[in-house]
Amino acid sequence: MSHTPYDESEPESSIYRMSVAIVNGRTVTEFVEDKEAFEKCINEQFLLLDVNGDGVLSRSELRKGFDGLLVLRTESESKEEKSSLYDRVFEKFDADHSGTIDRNEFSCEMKEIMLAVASGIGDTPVQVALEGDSILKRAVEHEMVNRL
Ligand SMILES: [Ca+2]
Repeated sequence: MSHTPYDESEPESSIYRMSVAIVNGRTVTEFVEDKEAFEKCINEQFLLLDVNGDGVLSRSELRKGFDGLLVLRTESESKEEKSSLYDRVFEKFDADHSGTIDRNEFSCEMKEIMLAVASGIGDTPVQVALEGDSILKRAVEHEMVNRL
């Protein structure tokens, strides 16, 4: 993946053409609070993740899609940390411990996760990699559309 150097003197609009964006917590919370946009995005993500189309997400389906789904890729994150994160996330999603995640569980948890991500980011702008069709990317696009 190539990181395009980001020159801080550039106008804000130029940030969004790159695969690396600058976001803060508000970027994410505003997206989550826009129910229609967020639910639409969540539904699309669910369909993408549900590879075998049985209407629920298995552990491996969640894990497979997880990279593109969220994700704040921090330089410091090791493979071990990621692996344990996947497990914790699955347990958290699977609220009724059925071993699978249904659409409702997915939607509820994604909302919580994105709000947690937002509060983790806080008010300080951070640089994040936007890959594939991640929710974070949607949040950035959402912000862009609403501010133009
Ligand atoms: Ca499935």
